[in-house]
Amino acid sequence: MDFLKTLGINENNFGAATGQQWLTTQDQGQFDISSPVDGKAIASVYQCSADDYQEVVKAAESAFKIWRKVPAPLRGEIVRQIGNKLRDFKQPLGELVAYEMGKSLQEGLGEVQEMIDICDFAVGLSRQLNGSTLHSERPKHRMYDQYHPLGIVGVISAFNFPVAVWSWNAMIAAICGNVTIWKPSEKTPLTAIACQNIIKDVLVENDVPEGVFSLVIGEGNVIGEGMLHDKRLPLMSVTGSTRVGRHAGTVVASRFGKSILELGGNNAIIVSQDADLNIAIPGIVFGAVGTAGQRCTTTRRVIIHESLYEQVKDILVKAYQGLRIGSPLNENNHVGPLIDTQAVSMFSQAIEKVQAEGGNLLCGGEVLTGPGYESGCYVKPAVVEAENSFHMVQEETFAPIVYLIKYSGNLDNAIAIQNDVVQGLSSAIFTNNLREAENFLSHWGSDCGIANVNIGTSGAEIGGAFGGEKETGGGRESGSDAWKAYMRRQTNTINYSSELPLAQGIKFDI
Ligand code: UN1
Repeated sequence: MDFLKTLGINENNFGAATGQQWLTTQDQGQFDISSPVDGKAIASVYQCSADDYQEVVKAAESAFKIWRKVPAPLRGEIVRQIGNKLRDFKQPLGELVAYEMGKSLQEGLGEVQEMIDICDFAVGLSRQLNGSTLHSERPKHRMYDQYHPLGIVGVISAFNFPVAVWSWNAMIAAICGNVTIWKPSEKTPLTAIACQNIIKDVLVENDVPEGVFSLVIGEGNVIGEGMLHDKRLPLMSVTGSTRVGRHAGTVVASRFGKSILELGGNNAIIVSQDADLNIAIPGIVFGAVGTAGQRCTTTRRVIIHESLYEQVKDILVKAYQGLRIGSPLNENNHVGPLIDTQAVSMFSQAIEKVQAEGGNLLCGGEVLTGPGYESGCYVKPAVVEAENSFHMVQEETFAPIVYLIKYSGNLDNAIAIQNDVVQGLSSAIFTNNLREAENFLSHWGSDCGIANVNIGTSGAEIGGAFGGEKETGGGRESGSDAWKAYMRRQTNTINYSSELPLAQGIKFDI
């Protein structure tokens, strides 16, 4: 486990930092973190206390006053250096992500690559925080809008992308002139501590004030809840289940804070009669079993045209039978463990429930035991024939269960099924038919934030805005103009005449 040492992870670690400084409270109890890979203890983390949290917010408030005055391209320079540090530590951080969270090493490295990519993106963006210049209705007046930083951005992230989601938020927030306080999932705090250690040298070498990048590790219903209610945090970016997000969104809105919500998905792939199965099948299998079905973008439903249904079903079942399940650190394996045994029981229960509703389990569904599976977190990904209206199909179960649904007639029927869920994150169609592809992407097509053609539902690039509609929460992170959500917009009108004409032609002579 050389990567632990390289990343500065000790047996006992502190749970709050303002940058390079760790706060050393030890009286709030510890999280003991064990790996879903082998069930072995990795390390412990002291929880952040209420006093620590106050100290972190204070540091963040003072840091903001300095950081907002640093020119955006110079803020970008700090982010560029952070990106380079992540390049240096890509291997060990990817290994820790894989070991603490349980995703495959390839995906762990891929997650760190997303962090590097967002740093590069943010560096470029630091020279492009542009508003528009507008024509005024009044003579010798100029009107424009500009974007100002907001202040402290609270980031609450989930276990499944334990580090990338922080970077999407923190790096964009940073070049926008904000400071961040990050509360990672209690299930994956070590990767967060590693990130803090990785960026430390950059902060020291550049005299970045304490409080620009802070970390608080504690229970969601204590520290997380406190952040949601805290008026000093004008923006909260929350990734998690729809249940968590509904609460978070309501609390933050009630104090007129802004939020970016990245919540559950119920992502579908449509396989039309014109699909190229050579790419559709791997797209479905990777989308459904990659990260053991624990991505927000995981393929949960496959909506297949009746003319191909039996064929697709047979090929999929065969492909599933060939899946190698085991340690994600072994590159030969396709599927690693679920995050913990609680997730395993949710998986088993979901399969039981969907069968009770009439679902037909075609393969998988077992919990694996024996050598290599000691953690109790390994399951066989399941394929189930189901109806879209089933209660379990309507819900997001964060595990590798894929539902096969048949459609007949034209694409409108498939799109209607695809949209007939409360979530709206990612969607895809496999077709070689231009008309079908364009209809799927049109405003009467997919109602999701992400809609792909001949690509699966997961694995979005950071250059696009990431997020979804309906109960997925409506937030957008990462690329395109998602940065605007991290800033406040100001409209400015300047009069360079010697008159004072009023807008709308109003006369007011005194
Ligand atoms: C998530 O599951 O929370 O599109 C994020 C993807 C990844 C990000 C997933 N780039 O699958």
